[in-house]
Amino acid sequence: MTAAFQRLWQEIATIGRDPRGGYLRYALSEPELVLRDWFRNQAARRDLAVTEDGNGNLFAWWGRPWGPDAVLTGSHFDSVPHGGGYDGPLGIVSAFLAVDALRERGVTPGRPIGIAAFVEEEGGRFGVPCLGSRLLTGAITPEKAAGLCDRDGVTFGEALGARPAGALPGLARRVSAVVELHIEQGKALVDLGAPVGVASAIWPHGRWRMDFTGTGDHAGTTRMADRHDPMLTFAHTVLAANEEARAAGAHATVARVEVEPNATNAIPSLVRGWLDARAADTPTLDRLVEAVLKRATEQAGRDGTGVVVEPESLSPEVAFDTALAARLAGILGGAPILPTSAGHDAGVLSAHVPTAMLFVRNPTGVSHSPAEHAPDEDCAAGAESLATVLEALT
Ligand code: HGY
Ligand code: MN
Ligand code: MN
Ligand code: MN
Repeated sequence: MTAAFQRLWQEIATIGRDPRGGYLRYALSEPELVLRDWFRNQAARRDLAVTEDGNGNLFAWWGRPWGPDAVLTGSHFDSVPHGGGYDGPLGIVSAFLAVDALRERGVTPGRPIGIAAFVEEEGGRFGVPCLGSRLLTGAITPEKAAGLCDRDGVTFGEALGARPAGALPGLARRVSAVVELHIEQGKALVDLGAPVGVASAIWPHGRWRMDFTGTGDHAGTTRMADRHDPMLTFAHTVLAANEEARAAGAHATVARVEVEPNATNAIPSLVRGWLDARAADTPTLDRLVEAVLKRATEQAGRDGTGVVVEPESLSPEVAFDTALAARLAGILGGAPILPTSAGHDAGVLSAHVPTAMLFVRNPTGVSHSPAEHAPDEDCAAGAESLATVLEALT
């Protein structure tokens, strides 16, 4: 399987690679469209029927599309800017390899197997993560999704070339189980000495857009005492988020900022920053965000600036089907069962269908970075494990 993995992996390794490092595979951008063609080609090579759901999600079917009782696997192609190559694509490549492995084992599944390529899982282009799986499950309306804009002002509807189709009726009848394979975004499997693990839960998390407003003015002539500088309030808020997260044993990050007018010699009139906050449970997350908002507002009072915070996307706590997780861990020879604080399409689908995730060991734990990597042998073990799980579920 290692050689088979290497062959398939090589086919996509250069698609969307960015000379400044990592991959630039925004949803429905040129590189991702090339990956989608590669997906169709892989499906054709295996006589798998390809369907699209009108939301930007792509599916390859071994057996009758959409079941009933299909088992859905796969993941996403899109990346964060300059992200690694495994987050997403590993789940799709492994699914094609798992189909090959089942055929080599002489297995004919008793249920249809679907391989999904979900659109905009990272939310890197249109701002809402898991956009494709949220549309498929009705977690976001076609109207709201269609109006989401990228940095160039292109809407999701324009990029898709149509109004999104929205929720697929009868999903729970059509799909009996979902299994998404993903590189682990952490080092738990390294510490446990296991190449593959099974997910138990996804932390609740969300994204909040914070607009800090002040008085734009000349950087050289405005006295310090006369300033109402939103960058100052923003900076305090970033530090507050870090302190509050550490105190709560949670995670908070501000990694995306837009400044107006964004000129070296002009005090900003607006600083827009996005808060990514996550915690092991919902009350802790709520308290964290509340504490950050409180400190931002207090600081704005001191700076004579304004702050408005809007939730942009919320991903509720996910507790995967424990019986299914235990069953898969057993099938995989006692694979560890572990939580994650990374969001996934499987998390969205788990609200509608019994869902599981398989994690592949990541030696450094690093993800959303060009340094993300998993050894070929572990990736091969992941694909073999996915085949075994699909065999058991179908
Ligand atoms: O941000 C996340 O948790 C995921 O990688 N989309
Ligand atoms: Mn991912
Ligand atoms: Mn990711
Ligand atoms: Mn001047």
